[in-house]
Amino acid sequence: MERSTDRATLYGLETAAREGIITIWDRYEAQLPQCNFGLLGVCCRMCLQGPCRIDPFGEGATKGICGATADTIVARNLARFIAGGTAAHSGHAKHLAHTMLKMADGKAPDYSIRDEAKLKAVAARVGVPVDGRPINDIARDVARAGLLEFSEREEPLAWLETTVTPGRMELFTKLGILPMGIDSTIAEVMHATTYGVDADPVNILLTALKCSLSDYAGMHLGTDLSDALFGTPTPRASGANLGTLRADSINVAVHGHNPVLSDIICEVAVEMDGEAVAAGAPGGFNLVGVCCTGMEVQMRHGIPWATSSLSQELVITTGALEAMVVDYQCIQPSIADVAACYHTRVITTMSMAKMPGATHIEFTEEHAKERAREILLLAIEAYPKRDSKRVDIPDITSTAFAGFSTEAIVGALAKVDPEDPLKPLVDNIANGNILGVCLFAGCNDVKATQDENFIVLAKALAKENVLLLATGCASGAFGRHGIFTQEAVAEYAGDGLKAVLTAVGEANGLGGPLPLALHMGSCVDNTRAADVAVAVANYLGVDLDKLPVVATAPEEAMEKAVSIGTWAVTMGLPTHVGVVPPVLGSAAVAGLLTEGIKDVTGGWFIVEPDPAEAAKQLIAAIVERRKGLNLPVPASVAALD
Ligand code: NFS
Ligand code: SF4
Repeated sequence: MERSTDRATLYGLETAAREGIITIWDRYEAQLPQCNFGLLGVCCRMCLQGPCRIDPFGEGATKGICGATADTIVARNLARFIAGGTAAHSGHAKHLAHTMLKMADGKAPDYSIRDEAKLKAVAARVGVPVDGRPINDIARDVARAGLLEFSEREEPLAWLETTVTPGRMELFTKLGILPMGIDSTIAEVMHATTYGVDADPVNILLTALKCSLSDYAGMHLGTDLSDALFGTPTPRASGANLGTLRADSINVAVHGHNPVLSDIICEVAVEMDGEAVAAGAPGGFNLVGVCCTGMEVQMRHGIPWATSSLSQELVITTGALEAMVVDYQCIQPSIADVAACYHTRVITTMSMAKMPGATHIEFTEEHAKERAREILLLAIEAYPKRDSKRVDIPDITSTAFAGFSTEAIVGALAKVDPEDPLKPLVDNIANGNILGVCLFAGCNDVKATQDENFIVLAKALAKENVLLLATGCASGAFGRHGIFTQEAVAEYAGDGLKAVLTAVGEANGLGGPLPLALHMGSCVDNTRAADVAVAVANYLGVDLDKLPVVATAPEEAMEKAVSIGTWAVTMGLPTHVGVVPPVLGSAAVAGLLTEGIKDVTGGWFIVEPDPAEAAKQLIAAIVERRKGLNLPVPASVAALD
């Protein structure tokens, strides 16, 4: 199997091989063959009498020591995966709520509300009084309302209830999966899946769906608070890929997820640029983003994005990186080993995420700029130790348009129809110029050729006039393969999609179309896409499970991607995954997720590693939805069946 379709990654891998550096791909190969019990999800380690494993062929053990079946074990393992993803996303959101609270109380002087309109809109939505109040008072109450989402309450989560369709709320109530607290739902999954509690796979899956709704609410909260604190993104051009590192600059990568750190680093790097020049780097500081925090600063500041989670080690093997500053999530512990072979400093910043071999500078909101300054001084200090003979930056960069928040998309549509912004979108879906909408999300996974599934799928769907939205590592793949450009529209879009993107782009003074796909932000920002779908559903007066909207995580890897995929299905969307999740050890669970659930939420999982085949299935799902709404199906698409 090829390791990547990205030229810069392949270049970096050659450098790594020459330098004798072990990467994630080498470690993956060293793990092969991986344990089939684990791959099938039939290994249980939930008590000390185990580990137990079930023989999927029915020849060895058919039950664990306690009597748990493969169905129970697979369902329990999946539920805990989803709880892990939910804890990560909502922990990120909780962190933002604390930041906002400290800011409102005057304890975090380096933060402010940069988007008052967004804060007020969120406040009004969740029932915090707005009129005539000082902005910090509103912020304090919104932050407190956010924190209240975590513990157990008597009413449903505000960040769920006020952001989905009325039909979904009715359905969640009917199914008994309405979460009453984010942390309490995570705890509920842990309780239900511990020794001797829930053995009914269907019931376990329902608890897991409930948890995924907490994940959704937590993510929505995270995006709302980030926008209020750091600004709601607006469209802007930036660069993508490893070629955005500069030999003449002090290169600092911000890596991880939360803009609480990276946004301040951006600000302080500008203030300290003269010091970087004085240290001998004519280009001053050059900040680049890695993973989702890279997306946060790309969306808001146009900071170039260097690479995604999978290829993070290769930022260091350019030999030109002075510091990799990390917060949490998707950070490989191996980066400290790779950095040890260079002059690069790895700097951890969060008390919950330390790493042997790294320097820890605790980042506190009370002293944000001061800490950012200390961090950047370490980068300046590292710069003279750079070995110029080992600098090997691939000269590979693409242009990437980013910044398409929900507000930005609605704003762009309003240039076409100021009275009724959603009308141009809905009309074009109705007339078939846009066949449907697909959200691309999730990771790169070492088990898939990097970016291949993303790009094959995107081209196949664009050709059939599917509007493409992207977040997280999907945005990474699209960015480095030139999908976020106007040129890609000419090359890959079907005629209907091309016409719509061009009309909207020209109405917005772009002198051409919008980019082929709309970069909506980091992984936590996936609810921005849900907001667009909910707005369209409410506009049409139908529920989400009727819309020709689908989602895909074609190279998913992390627990977070599984929890997102699960809420997408719970919201009623057909959702593709390209890496087979560990559920095949239970035909019952696999069947529920790919078929049975359709009758419950209207959504379902499509598990298909071949991207060309996955494209067909996603288009078929869109066509089925169009027929359900009595919308025309173009003959060319009908012929694909
Ligand atoms: Ni989301 Fe995937 Fe990580 Fe971001 Fe990338 S690996 S689960 S996309 S960086 S969180
Ligand atoms: Fe084995 Fe049951 Fe313990 Fe799991 S919970 S390890 S199946 S005895």
